[in-house]
Amino acid sequence: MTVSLDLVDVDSLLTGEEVDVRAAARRFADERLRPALPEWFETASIPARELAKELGALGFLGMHLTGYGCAGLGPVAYGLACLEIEAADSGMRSLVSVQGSLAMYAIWKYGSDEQKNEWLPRMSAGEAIGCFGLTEPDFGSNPAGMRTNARRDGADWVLNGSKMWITNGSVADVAVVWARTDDGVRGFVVPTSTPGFSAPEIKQKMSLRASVTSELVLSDVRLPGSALLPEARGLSGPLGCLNEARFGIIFGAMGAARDCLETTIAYAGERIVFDKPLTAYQLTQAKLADMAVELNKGVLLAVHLGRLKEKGTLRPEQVSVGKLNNVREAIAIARECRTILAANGISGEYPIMRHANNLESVLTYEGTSEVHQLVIGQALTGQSAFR
Ligand code: TGC
Ligand code: FAD
Repeated sequence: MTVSLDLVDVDSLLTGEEVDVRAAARRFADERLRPALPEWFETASIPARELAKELGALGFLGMHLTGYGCAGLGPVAYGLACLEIEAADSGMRSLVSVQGSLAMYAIWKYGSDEQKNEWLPRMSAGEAIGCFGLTEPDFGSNPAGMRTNARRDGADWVLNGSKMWITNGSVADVAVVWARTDDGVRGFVVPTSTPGFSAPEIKQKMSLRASVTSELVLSDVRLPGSALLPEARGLSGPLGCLNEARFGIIFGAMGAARDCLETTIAYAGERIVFDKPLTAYQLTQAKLADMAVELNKGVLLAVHLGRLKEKGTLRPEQVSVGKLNNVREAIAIARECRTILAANGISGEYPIMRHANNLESVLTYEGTSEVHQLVIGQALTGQSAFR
């Protein structure tokens, strides 16, 4: 029996185009990603270049941007693609969202014509990979404290500092790097072949293993004046990009949760305990029902926020509501599913522990749960409790 987890008919809220994009993403996830993921996760290595080209060919890189070879699709279509890709693995969705929503978006939104023409067509095709360097070893939640700096030397800029936990860093052709200048925080487009730039990969991750995560080291990196992103001034530049990537995660996290729940319902139907399938016990059904309710609420919230984004009215604190709720619920679902699979739940033969481990990163990156609680708290009270 195939079970539909769409209990409230979310599908009726989608356009034909959105359903088609979702189907294409699901096909790619099922045929290309899902079979390979256990090994990629175990060995902590992915064919990032091949994947980028395949994702580019399907139009999934920068798919919500217009021009420069980008697909120009709406936010809900983009979100549904993130959902299907994250149903395979959060690391795969990270590849897509860092490329499209962080690195490409920064150049698309704040870049010069020259920067856009140089990078965006290759990035949308997956021929060039981008990364986004905001976090530093001592400044994650509080990027305002960043120490990486850029100083003028004649017509050039010279960058020094380091960034930490940067997705795609070691495989990137171009890094969007945020640095302190005499004029506040500014963004720079840094070809990774520039002398003084290096990106050692971070090893021994227990989460998001099917994703490249790196340190960026900038040691007297000399760039021409044209490397500055002209339209981004202050922290609102990088934070504007984060809204985009956080939006994709609101959908994506529900993909990981759905995959856990689908796996669990199938498993519980087959697993006999005390002479009956697990699904025949009220305790199991209560768990499944509660998880399905949260999954449906999360997807509804994601689609609703997508419609606000379509209208251009989506506010940052609304993005925080979605990111906080959906990642928190997704990790709760993954952990509850693990209890139903019991010992098999910890095995790499099933995707559940992999999703649960990945979601620990998703809970932290793009603003921790606490940061999003404080954003919502500020919207509710008018008081900032960050400092
Ligand atoms: P604050 O003083 O409130 O604001 C500074 C300026 O920024 C503006 N602003 C925003 N603009 C656009 N979107 C937002 N969401 C914005 N939030 C604030 C604000 O209006 C102001 O503009 P202006 O023109 O007046 O200067 O800033 P704050 O220093 O108090 O910080 C606020 C806080 C804590 C919410 C912010 O720093 C924050 O979000 N921290 C979390 C950092 C974070 O999420 N880092 C993520 C790094 S990238 C990543 O994790 C990629 S993971 C890989 C993947 O996505 O798959
Ligand atoms: P900290 O800021 O040190 O926070 C520690 C704890 O303190 C957290 O629980 C936090 O919620 C809490 N806290 C912080 N401030 C407050 C406060 N005011 N009040 C109460 N509690 C508070 N960054 C990038 O720039 N680009 C990337 O591509 C990228 N990719 C990543 C990939 C992975 C796999 C991971 C794990 C991280 C990635 N990051 C990336 C970094 C990520 O954005 C940061 O880890 C995140 O912003 C949190 O920063 P931190 O780890 O330094 O935690």
